[in-house]
Amino acid sequence: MKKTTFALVSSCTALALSLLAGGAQAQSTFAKPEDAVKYRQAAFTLVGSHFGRLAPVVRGQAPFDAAAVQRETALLQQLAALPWDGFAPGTEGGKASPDIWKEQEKFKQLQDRMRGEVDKLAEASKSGELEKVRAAFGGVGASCKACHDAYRQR
Ligand code: ASC
Repeated sequence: MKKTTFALVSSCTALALSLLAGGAQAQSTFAKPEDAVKYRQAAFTLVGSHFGRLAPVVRGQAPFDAAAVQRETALLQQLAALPWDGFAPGTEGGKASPDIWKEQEKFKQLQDRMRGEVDKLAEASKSGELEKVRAAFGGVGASCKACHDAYRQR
């Protein structure tokens, strides 16, 4: 086989394998793209609910129960891991911008930023100091907003 033909065959094989892998992943996890949309929306609903219930506490509108906040932020760390599998290949839809599937690296960076900020919030809540929780809460909110601004369609 000539060198150029070999290179062409190799890259076609690599492409076919990666398409198969992507297809297999989407197929094994979700039967239909709409199932992935529902899954990620459900995950974000839970994230929003558990993050949102901290808002009155950091605003001083509800009492600061340090132990309760610590349990809540530990749970948020688990929840923050969930939505991303729902953005499997070929599952464009819902309010998600199609750019997500074209800018996988940037989207992943925003996921990592959010998860990192949630980790900081969980750490801060272990201090038992409302001021630290408030600052870290702001960091999480900013990370939510950064991704919504870039990738959530209205
Ligand atoms: C929330 C929530 C969001 C974020 C975002 C932060 O509580 O439901 O989507 O914070 O508003 O800017």
